[in-house]
Amino acid sequence: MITFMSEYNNKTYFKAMQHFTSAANYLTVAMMYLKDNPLLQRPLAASDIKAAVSGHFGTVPAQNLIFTQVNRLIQKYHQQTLVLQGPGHGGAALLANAYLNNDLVKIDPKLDQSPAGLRRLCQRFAAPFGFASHPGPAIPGAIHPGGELGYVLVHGFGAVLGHKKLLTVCIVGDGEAETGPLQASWQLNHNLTQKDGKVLPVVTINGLTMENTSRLAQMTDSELTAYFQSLDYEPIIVTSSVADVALQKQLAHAFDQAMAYFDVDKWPVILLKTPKGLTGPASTVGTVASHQLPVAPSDVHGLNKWLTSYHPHKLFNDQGQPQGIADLLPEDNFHVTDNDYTNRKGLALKTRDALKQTALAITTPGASQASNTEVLNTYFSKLSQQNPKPDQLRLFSPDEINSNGFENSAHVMGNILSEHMDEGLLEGFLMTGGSGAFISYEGFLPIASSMIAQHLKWLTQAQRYAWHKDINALNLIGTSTVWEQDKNGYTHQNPDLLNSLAAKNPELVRLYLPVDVNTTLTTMDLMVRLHQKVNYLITPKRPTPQWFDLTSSQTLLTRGLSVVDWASDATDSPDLVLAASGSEPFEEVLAASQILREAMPNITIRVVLVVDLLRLQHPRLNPRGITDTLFDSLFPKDSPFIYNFHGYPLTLGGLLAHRHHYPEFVNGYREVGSVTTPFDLRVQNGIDRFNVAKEALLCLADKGHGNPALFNQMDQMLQKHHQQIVHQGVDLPEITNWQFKPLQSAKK
Ligand SMILES: Cc1ncc(C[n+]2csc(CCOP(=O)(O)OP(=O)(O)O)c2C)c(N)n1
Repeated sequence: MITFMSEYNNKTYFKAMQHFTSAANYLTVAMMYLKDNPLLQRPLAASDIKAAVSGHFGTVPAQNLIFTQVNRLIQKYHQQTLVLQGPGHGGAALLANAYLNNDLVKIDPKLDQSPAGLRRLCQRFAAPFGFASHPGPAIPGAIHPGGELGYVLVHGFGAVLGHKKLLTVCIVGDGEAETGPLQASWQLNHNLTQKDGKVLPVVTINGLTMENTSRLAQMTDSELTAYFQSLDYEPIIVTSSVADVALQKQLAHAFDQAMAYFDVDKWPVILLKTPKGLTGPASTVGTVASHQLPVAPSDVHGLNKWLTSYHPHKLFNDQGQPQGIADLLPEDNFHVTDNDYTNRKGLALKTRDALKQTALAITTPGASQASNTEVLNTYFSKLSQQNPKPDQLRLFSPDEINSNGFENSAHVMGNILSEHMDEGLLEGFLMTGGSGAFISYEGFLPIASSMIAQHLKWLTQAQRYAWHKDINALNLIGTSTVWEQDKNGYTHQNPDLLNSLAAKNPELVRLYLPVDVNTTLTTMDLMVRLHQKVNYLITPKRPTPQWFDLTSSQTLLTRGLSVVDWASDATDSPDLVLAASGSEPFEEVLAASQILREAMPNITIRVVLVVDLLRLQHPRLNPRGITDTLFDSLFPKDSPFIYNFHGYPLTLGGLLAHRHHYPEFVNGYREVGSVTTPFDLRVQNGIDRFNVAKEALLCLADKGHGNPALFNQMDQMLQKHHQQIVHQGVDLPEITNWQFKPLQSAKK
């Protein structure tokens, strides 16, 4: 048993730590190269080496040092700890430590500490359907995916929000430290409160990135100190060019110092300066040759020399059990690969009555106006009253909370002007059980698009493992939408996230385009209850007409898309179908239908509203997609149809693959923009009522219902509109004051 504080004089103890690190390093090399004979129980042969060798060694030795030290920290401070690995591809280090903790058997009984278990581990590393070479959901204890560099620290900060007892140790690569998101993450130390846990960044300054010298490695110790102090961190520098007992002792001291800084409310950062690929073949240490495979797989002799340099027979007995490390392993439930915070299930939010209490009473569709986001804010306030604990519900927004119609309160983090940070904090928060949303201008959400794509990859992989528990959905709210950016102008108009998410795994993505308060609330009430999803809700913040009562909103959301009774003629084969997704496109479709109806009372029109966009997909591509039968009954083959869409027409067109019937016209944002009036933005992109009516007339003319006079009238209205905005700078009063007249008699 180890008695801490006296341990600085205990050489045997630090020798054991060094032994532990060696065992982890040995396992890493074995995993990368070997398919058999992992304990070198007979002379290494070419046939023991994998046909396809892969992995990244360079980053691993420093990471294994850190894992060894974290075990000590956990034991000494009885500290629940997660390790997040940023640099390069350190998956082997986490796997090696999971093996040493004997936690792999908990996910696969065959991955036990035996020659067969170790052989299996080696065979499954960096192999098809096996463990990736970077951390991911397949490895117990991982909450941060390696791969795309830059997000480790923000995930580490997000994970401790509301978890006072948790420490995240975030391993930051000196190359990774050059990325924008990582640079932005340093500032997060100013955003945590007494209710949150601790974050300890450990920067591995091994000098090299993949091909170059890192910027941090070019700085002197005093420059490094000044740099990190300017960020409000207390830097603790540990330097060594050899992996020895003295380095273990130095590092142990550094971790103790870090914990002491936390005690006085300061933020420590450990800067670990060791050569890349330390303990690899001498000629490769500290060179880019160590980044992936320091020894060629064909070099059996060289590999044997390297493997035996770790003295595997002292590290493992013949049964594959690690030797001499038992005292260094934290107690059960405190392992970095199995503790209170690993593999957490998303906490269920209490949502009782919040929807009912917030919904608006609607009697006549379109008769009243309200801001969807302002009422959504009230809904979130009710949720936060029912879920007041700091680990339950959080909203993140980049300095736009008020601008987007929300209000600051305890559950809102709205002062970090970085979309990367907001998305990353939410992701980290979800990984330790939380729930919430990231609210942003629609046009700037695509900044975080790649992070969202990585999160989807995590979810896709996680669902392959039955042992993985479900986390709460990553909820995105896009507002100040493309159609509201008439005053900020062209730079703020970008519906690209809708486009990129429409291309992702449809089983994990939901794209929602509610059109008023009640459809927005109903959608949000569903989103906060979903797991293992990325939900994207787009809704305007400006007051807009209110269409649906609560009951019809719920029916609409359940179906995902529906004929709008109060705007449609009761017939199975209308002369024209006008479909819409999105608040403004829907309003324009309704206005167009009214123009057509008033001028041509004998024409039958159907209006279809799609709020759950991916339901349009064919079931061959998306199990939630509506059947061909339903699609064909909503959009009959003999009825021409026009689709007015919130985003790019290309996005909508792609969703209709394999359908029998394609719209005659698809309107949407066509990248035509400027500072203008709200209605003119619609006109410029062709989603306005006059252009839609013209398209409808072209369709109807093909069916023998031509009306050239109305067509000309639409052109005149477009001209009148143009003159008005040029001379007055505001929209025509008949546009601003327009109100829909619902059909009284329609029954479907
Ligand atoms: C965003 C991103 N850009 C580029 C890469 C390609 N890449 C993989 S590892 C690496 C070097 C990483 O250097 P560092 O963070 O110092 O890690 P280490 O030296 O420990 O491998 C690069 C550029 C990547 N994975 N992610």
